[in-house]
Amino acid sequence: MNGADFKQAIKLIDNASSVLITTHFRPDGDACGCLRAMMDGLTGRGKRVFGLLLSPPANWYAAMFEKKIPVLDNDITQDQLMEGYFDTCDLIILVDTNSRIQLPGFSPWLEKVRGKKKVLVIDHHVTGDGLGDVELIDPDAAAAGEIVFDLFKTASWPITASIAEAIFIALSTDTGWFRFGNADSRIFHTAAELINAGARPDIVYRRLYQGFSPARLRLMVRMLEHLELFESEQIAVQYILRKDFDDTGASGPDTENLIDECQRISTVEAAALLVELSDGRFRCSLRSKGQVNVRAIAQKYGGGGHTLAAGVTLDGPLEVARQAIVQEIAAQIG
Ligand SMILES: [Mn+2]
Repeated sequence: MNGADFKQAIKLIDNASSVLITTHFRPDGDACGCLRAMMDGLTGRGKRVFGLLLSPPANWYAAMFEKKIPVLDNDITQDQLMEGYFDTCDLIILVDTNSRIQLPGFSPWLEKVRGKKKVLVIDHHVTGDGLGDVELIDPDAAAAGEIVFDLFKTASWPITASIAEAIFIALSTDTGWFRFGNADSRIFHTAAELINAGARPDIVYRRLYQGFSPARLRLMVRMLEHLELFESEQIAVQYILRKDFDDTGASGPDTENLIDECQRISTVEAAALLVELSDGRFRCSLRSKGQVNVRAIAQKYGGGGHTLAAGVTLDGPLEVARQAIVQEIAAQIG
């Protein structure tokens, strides 16, 4: 990615009058932060802007948006999408992803309008399907929010307090509140600029990290009760079953970041959290403190992500999925 890419991206946006912005399913803070920043920024440029989410966001992310962002399958059906619900849009922007598998229900339409509408990708993942006519891809960026920030700076678009907060949410969540190995000097520089522009870390922290419902805390307790350690306590594996959701009253998005809890154990090098899906498969989140490349493991089973944080969906039963993951991690620890 270079300056010419930014120029092309700005040209695409300048030439568009109506823009649809979306992001990967299971939207996280980076996804939602980039979505809000781009929606605000482009509205400020006089564009008609539509946001779309591909699965329901967690409550604490939903609360980031003044107006509810429609969710595919809930508010807009896939049929409506295919039949032209967003056909007035002349530009599609994908943030924090460039992969078809991350765009369930949306990628068939994207394929259908290919060539007819321009697509801009803003992403920081190494792997991608080349979905954009113009792609701002920076694998060195700790969050896609960094690239959104660079875009605003390059274009000289004003960074309002609201936009600064949205990008701050993107940066802070993808770095685990600036704790992970991807929290480099660049991100602290950007964070400082965002604070100068009006972002309030204390307010963001309270909203994102002190906003648990009692049900979510009870779900976390269940997960911790299921903690098992392998390979001299270097590998932590936890699971959450459908029953745990039923018993606690928690829901799918409540699992976000819960995997990070077991990383507090000093010996733990890598962690996995298996969450049972309604179809009996398991959504497996993987984290590493540096020694283990969890993206390589996720990719082997059809998933993806970053070297220190990745995800993959595995077939059940639980015991088989768990054993496979423990073996993969153990092989890397050696
Ligand atoms: Mn991201």
